[in-house]
Amino acid sequence: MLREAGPVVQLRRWDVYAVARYAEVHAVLNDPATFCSSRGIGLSDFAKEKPWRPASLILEADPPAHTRARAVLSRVLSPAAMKQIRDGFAAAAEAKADALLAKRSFDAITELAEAYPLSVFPDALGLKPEGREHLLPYAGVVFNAFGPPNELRQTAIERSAPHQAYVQEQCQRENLTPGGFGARIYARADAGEITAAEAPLLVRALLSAGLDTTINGLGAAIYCLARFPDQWARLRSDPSLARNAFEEAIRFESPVQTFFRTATRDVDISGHRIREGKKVLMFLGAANRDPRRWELPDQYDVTRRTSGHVGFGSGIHMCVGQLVARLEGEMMLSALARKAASIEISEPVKRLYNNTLRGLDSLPVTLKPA
Ligand code: OW7
Repeated sequence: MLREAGPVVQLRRWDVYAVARYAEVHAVLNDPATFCSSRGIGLSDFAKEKPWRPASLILEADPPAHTRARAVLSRVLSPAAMKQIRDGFAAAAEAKADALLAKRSFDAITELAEAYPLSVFPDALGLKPEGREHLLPYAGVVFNAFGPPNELRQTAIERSAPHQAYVQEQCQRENLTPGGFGARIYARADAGEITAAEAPLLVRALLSAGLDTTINGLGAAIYCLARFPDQWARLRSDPSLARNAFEEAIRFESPVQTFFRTATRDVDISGHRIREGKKVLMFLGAANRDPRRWELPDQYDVTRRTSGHVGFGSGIHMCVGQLVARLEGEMMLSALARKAASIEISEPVKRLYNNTLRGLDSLPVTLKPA
């Protein structure tokens, strides 16, 4: 409805502007000097309100500070880094697919979309085994905290203290195992690319953004493949489509639905004046189904040319962990495509309620072996 209402829509309830068409969302994402991140990418303006936790050095930053942080995380999560973890991620996906096929009926959110990333990502980061139960509750707070200041946000923040304490502790160098993403961030501090005080905040970014995103991406992919059996058949007939099937699920469901920017000056968007200091809310999921940009936007098509979708954002802030996300998606979907004949939804799904994330709390399925 927002997308069809106009190129820019004023939301008076919060005194912000919404953009939900592909062209405007893409334009805002690609003009970071005018639409900044350092005043927060949630509803709250950090120029007026103190953030609920110290601002992220990468997500909630602008150049030049952002550029240095970005360079470090890009290198830690580079193609070369993926090569080192790929075999381990593949083996874990095979094992998970075998175990779930033996069970036949299970919850594809908790037992697959959550269980697989939890079996590979915390180890790749270098976290110790104790306390990992805080990871998903912490991410839930982070994504609810982008606002608005509703019950979901307030309750999440009120209960966040133990999760925040855990995360802060795990970000310290002595708690990160050698060879992991965390230790590699500290190595960049040793090389002088970031300061010693910045390293733990970059580890925190991975703890904040590295699990709930891939979990809801994988959940979206399973939900799509279970609902659209012709697409499942297509994937089964050519498992090399797994990576694109995952990417198309990101476009189709857009697990991260919304982010804000803040106007740094008076600016026009498609002929509509936005005043300095106003928040602009980008609807990524709406842009990803804009018929002005996409053919048959409401169809999930594993062979679609997905490039240009904004499910990972666009421009200088585009998801720095996208290679990890795609690796997880590809490995898990490829294992399922080779081992399972069918995925059926066996009971009604339950939606997830979160201010930023779109996904499911429960997706009961039955798999049949190939
Ligand atoms: C961070 C998916 C967007 C995020 C999300 C939440 C937190 C952070 C990044 O990326 O702490 O930098």
